[in-house]
Amino acid sequence: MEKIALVTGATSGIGEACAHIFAQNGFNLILLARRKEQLEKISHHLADKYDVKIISIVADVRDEKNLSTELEAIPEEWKKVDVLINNAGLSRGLDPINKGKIDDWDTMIDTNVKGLLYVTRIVSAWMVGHANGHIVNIGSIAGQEVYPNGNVYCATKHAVDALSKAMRIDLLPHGIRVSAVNPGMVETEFSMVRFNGDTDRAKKVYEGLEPLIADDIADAVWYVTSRPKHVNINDILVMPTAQATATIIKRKEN
Ligand code: NDP
Ligand code: 8X3
Repeated sequence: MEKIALVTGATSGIGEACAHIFAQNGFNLILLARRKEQLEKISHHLADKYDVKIISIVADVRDEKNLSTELEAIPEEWKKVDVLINNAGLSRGLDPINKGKIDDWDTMIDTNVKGLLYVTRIVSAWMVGHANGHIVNIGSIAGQEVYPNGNVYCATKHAVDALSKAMRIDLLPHGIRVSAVNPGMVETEFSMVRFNGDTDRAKKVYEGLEPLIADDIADAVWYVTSRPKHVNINDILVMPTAQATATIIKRKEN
C-alpha cells in the first residue's frame, strides 16, 4: 500500500494545502474536519486529480468519543499512518484578559490543545504498533512569543510547543519523528474565524503587507516530512518577510 497521511482541519487554509501537496506526492489521505460538504468536495477533487485514495472523516476534534469511534472504524490497513498533521486549530477573539469571553477560551483550549491530544493519543498508538510514523504539529509564532490580547490563543500554542517536545521524548524509543511547523501570519480563514465573520477587521490584519499563503506552510511541512528517515527537523518558524516578530510588521503606507 502507498503511504498514508492524516490531516486534521483539511477543509481550509493550511490543512487543505497540506492535503494537496501530499496527494500530489502520491500519498493516500485521511482527511478530517467538521464541514461535510467542503470536505467531500476537496476529497473528490484530490482523488480525481492525483489518482489517490481518500477517506474523509466528518468529526469535531473536541468530541473525544465520536472522534475515537470514527477513527477506530477505518479499515485496519489504513491505520498504518505514515504522517499525522495536527493542523486543526483556531483563534477566537482578541481581548485583554479581564474582558475575555469564557466561551472563546474554552473553544481555543478544547480545539488547539485537547483536540490535538485526542487525535494524537489514537494515531500515535497506531504508529507505535507499526514502529513507524512522523507527527507534525502546526504551532505558531504565538507559541514562541506572546502579544497584546493574544493571551489564551498564545497559551494554547505554547502548549503545542511543549507537547511537540514532550512527544519527541516519549516516542523516541519507537523511532517516531515529531516536528513542529510554526507559521507567522498566513492569509486563510483564520482571521475571519478569530473575528467571528467580521470581514473588515479580518482584512485589516493583512493590510499593507504580503502575508504567507497556505501553500508556503504546506511546502515547509512537505520539506520536514520528506527528509531521510535518520533526519528529524525539530521545529521550523516560517514568517512573511514583512514580519520580524509577532508584533513588528512592516506595512506599506496607503
Ligand atoms: P483556517 O481557519 O483556514 O483552517 C482551520 C481548519 O481547522 C479548518 O479546516 C477547520 O475546518 C478546522 N477546524 C477548526 N476547528 C475544528 C474542530 N473543532 N474539529 C475539526 N476541525 C476543526 O485556518 P489556518 O489554515 O490558518 O489554520 C490552521 C492551523 O494553523 C491552526 O492550528 C492555526 O492556529 C495555525 N496557524 C495559523 C496561522 C495564520 O496566520 N493563519 C499562523 C500560525 C498558526 P472545519 O471548520 O470544517 O472544522
Ligand atoms: C496565528 C498567528 O500572530 O495571529 O497563529 O497569532 S498570530
